[in-house]
Amino acid sequence: MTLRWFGTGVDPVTLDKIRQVPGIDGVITTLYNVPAGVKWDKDAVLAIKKEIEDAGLSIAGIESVNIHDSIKIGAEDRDFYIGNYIETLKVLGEAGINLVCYNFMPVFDWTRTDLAKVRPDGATVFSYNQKLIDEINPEKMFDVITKNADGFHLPGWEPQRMAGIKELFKMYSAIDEQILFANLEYFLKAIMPVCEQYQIKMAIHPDDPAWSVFGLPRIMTCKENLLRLIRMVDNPLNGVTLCSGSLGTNPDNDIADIIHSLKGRIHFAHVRNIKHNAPGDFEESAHLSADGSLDMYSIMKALFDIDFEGPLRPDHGRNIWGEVCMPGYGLYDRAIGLSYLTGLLEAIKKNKGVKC
Ligand code: DNO
Repeated sequence: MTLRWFGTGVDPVTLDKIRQVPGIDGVITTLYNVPAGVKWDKDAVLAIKKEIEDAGLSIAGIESVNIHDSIKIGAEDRDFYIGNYIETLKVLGEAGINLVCYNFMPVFDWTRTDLAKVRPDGATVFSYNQKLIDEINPEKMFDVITKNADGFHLPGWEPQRMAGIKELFKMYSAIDEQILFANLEYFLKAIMPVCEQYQIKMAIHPDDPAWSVFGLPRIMTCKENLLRLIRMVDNPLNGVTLCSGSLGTNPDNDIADIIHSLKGRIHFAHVRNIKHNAPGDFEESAHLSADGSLDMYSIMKALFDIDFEGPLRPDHGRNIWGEVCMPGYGLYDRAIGLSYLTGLLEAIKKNKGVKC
């Protein structure tokens, strides 16, 4: 069981508080201010590792080492950026870190239309409504996300990534799903040797929401495409971050079935619930099954049944109790979520006669 932590000076949640969450084993972190495409500095990696270990925790994995758009587009300079990615993996491998979460979403990472939808109990949550997306342009979207973020820079919406957004859209105009898949394959084949050298597991994050946004191609959206990913580079180190909330945006995705079909290739899990209001309209509920549309018991049970052994973390929390935090990443609701998931797991294990 892990929690995501963005680093001192970025994340208002501190390691000493995280350590007090019952059941916590480690944190998932990143060098938050390093832009995509830049090689990570060895000393910076060792420093964050030491800071986390000094706090009595460990680094369970990196989320994310972001992929430069030239790699996703297959631009002429992609080999340069792949070279930097390989160097970063070496730095991580040398530091004994062997799990990397990344995504292959063009331009935007996850997308929401409201970061603080008020629910009847006063909690605020992320929500998404396709109708709103259809009415605005991508630049406006960036403004909406930034203005709503309480002065925090959200992961995936870093200003430096968004600075050249018009340019980026132009560069993607010739890219369709097949080309994006081919560029992902090229990238993965290039990095597999270094992954093998250090036994680094690559865990691609599904696209969120699990469909095309602003006409950009999106490929990590469903079982068929996830299977295509693991088969096209059939190395056990090429795997997936099973994110129930992202895949769950599409009610046609049967999460437990997807988990079973990816046995052996899920290296990391994000487990959270969402509530569907109407087609293309959803909000992020509390973690428990009764509050949303996903069956969290069946998701945890499927992970147990496939012998999933990687780090698992609760995902976006609701904003509750007046916490001032990065939207989606407060301590309070994620700690509640973690406790709930730990409880489900204990029940699942004991039911199977496993001691815990
Ligand atoms: C959102 C996160 C994503 C995720 C990246 C992985 O809160 O789930 O930003 O970290 O897509 O690269």
